[in-house]
Amino acid sequence: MKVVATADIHFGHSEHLGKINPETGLHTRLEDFLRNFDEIVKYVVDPKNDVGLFIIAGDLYKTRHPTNTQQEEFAKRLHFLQEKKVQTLILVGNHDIVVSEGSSHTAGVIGALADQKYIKVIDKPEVFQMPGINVVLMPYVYRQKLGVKTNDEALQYYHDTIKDLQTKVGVGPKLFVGHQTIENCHMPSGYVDPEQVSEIVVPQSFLKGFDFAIFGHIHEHQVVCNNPTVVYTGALERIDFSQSNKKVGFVVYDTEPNTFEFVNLPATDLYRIQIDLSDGEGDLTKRIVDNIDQTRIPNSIVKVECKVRETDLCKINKSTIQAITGRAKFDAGLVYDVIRSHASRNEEINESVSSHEALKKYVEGRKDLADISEEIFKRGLEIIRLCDARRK
Ligand SMILES: [Mn+2]
Repeated sequence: MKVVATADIHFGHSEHLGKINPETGLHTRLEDFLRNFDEIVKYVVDPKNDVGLFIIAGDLYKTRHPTNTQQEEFAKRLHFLQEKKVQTLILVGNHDIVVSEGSSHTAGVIGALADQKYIKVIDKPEVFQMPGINVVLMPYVYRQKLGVKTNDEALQYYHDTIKDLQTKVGVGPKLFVGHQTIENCHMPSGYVDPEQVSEIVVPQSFLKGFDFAIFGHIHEHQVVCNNPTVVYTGALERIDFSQSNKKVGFVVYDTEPNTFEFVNLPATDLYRIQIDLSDGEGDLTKRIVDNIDQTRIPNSIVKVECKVRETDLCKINKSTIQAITGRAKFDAGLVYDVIRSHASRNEEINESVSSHEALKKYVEGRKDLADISEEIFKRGLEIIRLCDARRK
């Protein structure tokens, strides 16, 4: 049996990198995410792919209070899956839970309206069984929800719950689905140490006895370990510039012969140009322009970042750059990392030295004026003489 899995679909994410499309009324970033979701749906309903089960392993929206538009677009697609009689499981992730609202979550409305025969929202640990597969599902678990004092106690609960559910599993392939940080997974840059946010970290050993495990939560697709194979599906779309080179896609797990395939999705080109202009040499505007691959512009979300001296800022012709980046799907701007020059004081020039000595040290210190140092010294002496004459 083939199982298609995605996670971290996060409708509404990274809206600062787009705008409302006047033709559709939808935000361009929501359109990017929906385009990828539609690709998965297309794959799932295609009879030649022979998919028996579709799983969304948590984190449906960017926020816990999704907009009507985001909910409506998602609901339309779920309705289509239901009409096509696709067995679908939606697991509740951390971004779906509103801690202050008890047991409610962003998938609640879907769960209440959908035909349970086809679309099931999983907000409690449970076993799902259908011919050809057993699935143990664990929604996002956190200490506060369980009302326990330490993460160790929460982990004990996680462990005991899995063990208990495993006893209820029948014969046939055993799949685990969760939404959590797993021990020794790769944390992409920008992730906070789970200890700092007091998150539980699931030991790999908890997953012994399963044939395969699929997780949501970490946005980068990866195989965390083998025996059993544990994978993160990764997010539905690229979310920020740090993911510029990362592939996005979905997982197709085949129970027979217990292998998986990662199917790529058409990720948006998040194109960041970074240039160091701190040497101040040459035509700075031209150097920026030469660094832009203009063939990538029309289909990308673009951002130009330059490191530049404060005194060189006026040499960059912004409108020339913006005429190019303005042709992108979205122009995320020209950003400067400004190097401010500090007139560093010569420590040897102080009240204890004579004006004559101070001038000498100053001229010696100005390496940039070495070719006219004698002339400066001569004229400086004249000024000092004039001042001395006045004082007398
Ligand atoms: Mn997420």
